[in-house]
Amino acid sequence: MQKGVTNLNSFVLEEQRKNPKATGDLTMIFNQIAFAAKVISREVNKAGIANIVGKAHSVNVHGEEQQKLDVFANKKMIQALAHTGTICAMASEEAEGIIHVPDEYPKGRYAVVFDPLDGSSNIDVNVAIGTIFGVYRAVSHNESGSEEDFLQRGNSLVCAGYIVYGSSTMLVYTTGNGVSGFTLDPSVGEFILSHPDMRAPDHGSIYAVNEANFDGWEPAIKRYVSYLKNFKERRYTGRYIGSFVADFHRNLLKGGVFLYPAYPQFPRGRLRLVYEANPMAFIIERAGGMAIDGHGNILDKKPEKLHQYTPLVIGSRFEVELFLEFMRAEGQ
Ligand code: P6P
Repeated sequence: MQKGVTNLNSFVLEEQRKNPKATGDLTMIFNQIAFAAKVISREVNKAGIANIVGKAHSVNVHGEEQQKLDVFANKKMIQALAHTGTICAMASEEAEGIIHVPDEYPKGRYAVVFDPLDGSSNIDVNVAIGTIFGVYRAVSHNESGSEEDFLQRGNSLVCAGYIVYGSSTMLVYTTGNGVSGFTLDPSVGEFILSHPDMRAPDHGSIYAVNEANFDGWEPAIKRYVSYLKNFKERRYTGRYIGSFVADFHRNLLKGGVFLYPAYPQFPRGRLRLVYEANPMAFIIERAGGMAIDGHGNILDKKPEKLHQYTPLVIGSRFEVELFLEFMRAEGQ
């Protein structure tokens, strides 16, 4: 597999050949997600012109104002997957319940979760946004899927990835054996291997957190962030984009930590466990990093509700383990 030459389809096919039991269903799912990503990328990149920017004058299940691109991205992900005969159902940040496959299409044994467009409040100001996805093997005996299929622990994922729509469009994914990054070449409409075997640096010099929430944090978290600001061995700098996928992607490449602790306005944290935190935690672990909910490995956490929030500390091993030390010192 050659950097700068290999396209995504070839790479995924090679991955499939390594698994003699593979049926090609996961490859189909993945290729369809990549197709939806190309369509979403095209719209994101011309949103201002196509008057697709701005509010859709609708709210999602959480009462959050939907952006036109949110609605568009959600529709494209569903359309790309529904007919494939590989999934039992889907779960999206933009839909209250699970999304069933229309009766006219065959069902399959995978369950796909996604946040179709994370960070969408940044669309109008041209800041990087992203799509997050995760794939589980269905566990329920219901051919049309049930919530049980989507409330599995993150360490049961078989595939997880994201697309970041930034200065270029990149797709990063793992099926559990290493993390690979592809950059979209719009001139040919192909994702080309650009970041083979991505590894999270053991430590970084960046912390990403919304410090406006500082007064609402637990004392140990305040001390942790203050400690990073005054770290003796290297200078840490604060970088916060306010778009989880973009903050995560920068830290994966450069090292560092993203944290969104609980605070009074979001007592259970701000990120969603099922379709934001878990897929990214699955990726960072396979890249040698860590992800916790502030106390334990987030991939071990049993989701109770589809849209539940979770506190999140994710990134390089050093900074996440240091966070745990501060929490333990506090007797947490
Ligand atoms: P805050 C975007 O809406 C999002 O879900 C994540 O992408 C981002 O990290 C977070 O919320 C930003 O939240 O409270 O800092 O604006």
